[in-house]
Amino acid sequence: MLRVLTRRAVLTRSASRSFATTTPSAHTPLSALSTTPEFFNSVREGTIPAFRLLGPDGLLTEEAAAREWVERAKQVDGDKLKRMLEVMTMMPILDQILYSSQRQGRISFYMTAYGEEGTVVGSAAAWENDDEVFAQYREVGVLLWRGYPLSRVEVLSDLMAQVFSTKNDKATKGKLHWPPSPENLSLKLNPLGLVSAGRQMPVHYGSREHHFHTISSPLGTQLPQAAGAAYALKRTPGREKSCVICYAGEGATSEGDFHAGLNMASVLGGPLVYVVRNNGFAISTPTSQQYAGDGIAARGAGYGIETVRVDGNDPLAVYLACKEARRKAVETQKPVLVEAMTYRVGHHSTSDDSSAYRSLSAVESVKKLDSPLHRLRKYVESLDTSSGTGAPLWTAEHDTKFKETSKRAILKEFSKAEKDKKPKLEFMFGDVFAERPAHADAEGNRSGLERPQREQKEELKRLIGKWGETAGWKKELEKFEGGRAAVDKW
Ligand SMILES: Cc1ncc(C[n+]2csc(CCOP(=O)(O)OP(=O)(O)O)c2C)c(N)n1
Ligand SMILES: [Mg+2]
Repeated sequence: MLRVLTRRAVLTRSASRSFATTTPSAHTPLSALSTTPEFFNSVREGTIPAFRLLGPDGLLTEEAAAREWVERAKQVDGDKLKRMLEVMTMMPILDQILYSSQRQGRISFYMTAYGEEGTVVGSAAAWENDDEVFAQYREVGVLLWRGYPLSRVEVLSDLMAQVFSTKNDKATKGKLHWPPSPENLSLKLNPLGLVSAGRQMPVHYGSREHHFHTISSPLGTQLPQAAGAAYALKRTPGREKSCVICYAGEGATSEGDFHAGLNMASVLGGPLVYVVRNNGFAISTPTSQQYAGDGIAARGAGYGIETVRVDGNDPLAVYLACKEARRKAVETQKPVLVEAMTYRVGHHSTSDDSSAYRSLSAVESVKKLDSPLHRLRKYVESLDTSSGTGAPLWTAEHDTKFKETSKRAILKEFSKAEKDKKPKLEFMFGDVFAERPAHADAEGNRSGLERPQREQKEELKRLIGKWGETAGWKKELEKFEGGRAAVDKW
């Protein structure tokens, strides 16, 4: 028998549920009612604007509507802008040295951040030094920013130890087994934190000291991890003013982890800024094949997340937008999403040749017409020093000198790391499981390794026994601490 519910009955039923209703609706308590089916699509509604203050010529916009933000821009400390410019100037120098060293076979792999200096450094400058950063891989500028000034060589030497996989890659200072015992984790044994022990591909940086969580290769894993970290911060006394920062490329936002992360973050809350670098490509996939909606910003709103789109090649706008995003995230203990529109000027990595899928002339014209470095440099050149002498904050001579000093500092650390030994080959086989599986011991395994690792170790020993004296192998084995002799003792 059909039972017809009167509106009154429906209301009574819905009111008996415990959630709050904004309108007297029967089925969708949080929604207004409509008598026509209203389809909508953000693509049809028009694009979400990108916040920009500095044009490609480095001049501040004169639009009257921008007055409040132009005023805020003028309040930004000149020394901070100079420091941003220095780090941005340093990035392509570092990239050029490491990129060409990979081409010469001196390191195994590399990824540059050409063209994205404004997005990376503009945002880095907006965070506090103890904000927890979960990066994707193109954000080395955050570490350079945190290692500032240039005279502090620790960051450069850490970066080089990582790309060359040397024994100085921080984790080698810890003990082999994970999870570390409290004694292993103690600051005495391991002052810089356990990271990758020379066992990761170049560019997978991590630094406990700089609150920079180790990069991982599988795309998107950092997005839900950041949501969890933000939830943890929210519940950690003493960290009320800290924030989690999570970077991702627009390609990574097609991973399920992006959606899981954003939904978790919006529901659970916690201070978190997601920064999506929309650089036009995910390796060879252009954005036109990556998504059909209005970029990534459109999705933030879908998850109920405060969102802003910014011109990622305007370092000043990125800085101000990120600062505001961070303020909101900490104040409301909720996530905020920033989509930075930029362009990947370099190849995806040393494993990629982008001329196969995009025209080099398009890249050249972006380089010429829309350089974030040029924009900020022109702007900083137009400012006076705070000392009031009327001297410009940055000049052509300054620029040349800074570039020379940076190159020298980078090359010095590069040469040192290239000569440093890599960790003992044996280190390759430990620390594989977070918790040792029961079967490892049950097998009567006396080597301290689980079976697959033990077998791999035995196989390596066999191969080294067979080929170790050939020229190529011999030279390679000398790079590891203890060399061939250490392997013979296994
Ligand atoms: C789960 C997963 N799938 C595929 C890859 C291979 N991969 C590495 S980087 C990349 C493109 C990522 O593009 P985007 O997120 O836009 O970052 P960008 O390189 O442009 O900075 C792909 C497909 C991977 N590392 N992990
Ligand atoms: Mg991309």
